[in-house]
Amino acid sequence: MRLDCNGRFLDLTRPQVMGVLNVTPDSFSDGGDFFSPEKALQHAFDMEAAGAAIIDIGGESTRPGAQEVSLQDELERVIPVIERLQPRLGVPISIDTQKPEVMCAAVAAGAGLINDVNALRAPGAVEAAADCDVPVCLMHMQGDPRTMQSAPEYDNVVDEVRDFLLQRAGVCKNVGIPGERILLDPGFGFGKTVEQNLALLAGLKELVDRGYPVLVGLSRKSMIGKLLGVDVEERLPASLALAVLAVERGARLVRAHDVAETRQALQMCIALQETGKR
Ligand code: 7PJ
Repeated sequence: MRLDCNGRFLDLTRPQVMGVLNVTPDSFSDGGDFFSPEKALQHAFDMEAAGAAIIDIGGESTRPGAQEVSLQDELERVIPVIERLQPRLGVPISIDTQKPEVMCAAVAAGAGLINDVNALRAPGAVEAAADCDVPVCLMHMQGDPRTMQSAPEYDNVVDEVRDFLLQRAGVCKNVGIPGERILLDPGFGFGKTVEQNLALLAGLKELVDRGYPVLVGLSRKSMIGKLLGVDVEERLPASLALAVLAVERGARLVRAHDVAETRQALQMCIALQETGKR
């Protein structure tokens, strides 16, 4: 459970926090806050100091309705940040992208994990990821960000998400990505209703039991707003509850905006889990 991420290590023996660094002008929860490279760098260092085990950098917003970003724009947003961050950061960097060209350029600049909300389905993406020789996170999404929340439909959301992810893991293994370097993510909010998200969380063990480390992204997501009627800047308590509920069900990596708070919540899960083991 110790992943080699381009020379830096991500130890998932215990649950860890992935800190979110959006270098986009339009992300839903912190849109534009870290768009300037200086602010982005400082925020990454702050998240490392707060206990993030990995920093996830994304230059393309995937919030519902978001427009696609050109290859050139995405490269210009993320590569300078990775180049400047890499030598000064102790933890690995993850690149949140769907584009094979961005994967390769990011790993060449020092990124150590590929986080693809599209599960490497873009043409050339699996092959690019295999060439990059770093771990990959495969996420489930129904539809695409522009349309995915219009009317998501499943017969059985837990089974369909699990089967899709296992099928994508199989494709990865066929091109030479070792199973030990694959993480799976059910993709909360990506083409799912509130009820479907809750069913996925309730049934998370179904995915965890497949043996791949499971990543979850629940931080500030709209399911909280829809259930509780709270704006995005008021969703921290519910985000922490969801993080704890996911880790209780076996999640190993929690993608979060509020790193110090999430780390503190997870440390209580860890303390309790380790007491149980004694
Ligand atoms: C996720 C992600 C997620 C993974 C985003 C947001 C929307 N990557 N990228 N899982 N969400 N692996 O930050 O809420 O849930 S972008």
